[in-house]
Amino acid sequence: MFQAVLGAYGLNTENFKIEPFGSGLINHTWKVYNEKVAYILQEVNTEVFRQPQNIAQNIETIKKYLDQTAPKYLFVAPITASNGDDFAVVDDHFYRIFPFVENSCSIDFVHQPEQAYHAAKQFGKFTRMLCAFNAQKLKPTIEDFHNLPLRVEQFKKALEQASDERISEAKFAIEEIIRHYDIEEQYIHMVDSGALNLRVIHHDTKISNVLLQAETGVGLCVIDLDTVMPGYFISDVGDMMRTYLSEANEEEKDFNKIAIREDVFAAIHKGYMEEMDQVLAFTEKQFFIYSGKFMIYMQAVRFIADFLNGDIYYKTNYPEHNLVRGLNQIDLLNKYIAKEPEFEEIIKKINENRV
Ligand code: GN1
Ligand code: MG
Repeated sequence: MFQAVLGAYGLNTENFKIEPFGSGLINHTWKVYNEKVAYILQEVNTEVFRQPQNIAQNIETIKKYLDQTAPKYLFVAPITASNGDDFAVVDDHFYRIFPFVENSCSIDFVHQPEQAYHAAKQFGKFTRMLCAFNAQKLKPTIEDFHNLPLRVEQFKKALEQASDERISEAKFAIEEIIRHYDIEEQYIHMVDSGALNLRVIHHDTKISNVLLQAETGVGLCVIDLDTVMPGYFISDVGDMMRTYLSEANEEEKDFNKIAIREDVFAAIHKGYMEEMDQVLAFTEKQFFIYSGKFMIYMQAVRFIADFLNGDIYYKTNYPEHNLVRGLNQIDLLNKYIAKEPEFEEIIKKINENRV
């Protein structure tokens, strides 16, 4: 397979080392390198991304726009294959190759608030750079990806079809998801009220999707653009809350280690707002804190639905993996909700200092 894919780019496997790379749950990723040059090779999971051409098209449309409006902005687009496509299809599998950004690094955990600040700034900058671009020109790469009512609907369906064994194993998680249905109600009101604008949103803002300068740790650019599509800013801010606030991530089995760091919350706000303060409408800013609840809850719903469905979506390493991930997110959600008064206070102080 490697030779067929690299061959489409005029490259030869004999000249490269190839190693698995990263920790994504959906696509397969490798680093392809030698002393002179390095690439990232990725196979797109077409069970999840049913029309991978949409990804390639979106990235190309954005690239053209940014080349004209912000030529200095570092936008990591796939390399063009010998036949002119930005991807290669081998045995019905869909691959693309990215340049490996020199002197960059990525991290898997947020250890310090500065890291959250730099990441939030990069995700904010990405949406800001594209705020005058018509988001509707982009195709959804996954229909209804962050449509919470639909995710809840899928959970309900999974519950109807699940085995008694899985339902009883997941009893507490199911009760918790039902107890928090108000988060979905709030979403429906928010969307119906027209408070949020459709923007170009990344939709997967985990820390490993930002490249940092290797020596300084300063943010360089965002990567993993498969889920870049029209959406609401709460998806990006919310996923940062979900994945940066606690040092222990969704894989942690010891929930005592899940803890919300207020200084990281402040750093996300600072980094994102440095870029987006002038862009976001007043009505959108009202949902800054809600965004965390929205994303953490949706992720819990998705993990538990997948557990009830018999683990058909997320890669798992042990039988209860999705259940544990879901319970982890429920724990995080409850801790997040308990911190809301502190978050309000932090934002109030920032706004007071500004006037
Ligand atoms: C998936 O594959 P990865 O790690 O980039 C998922 C995200 C989830 C995340 C949870 C297309 O992302 O929505 O938040 O797992 N991506 C897709 O770890 O479903
Ligand atoms: Mg991703």
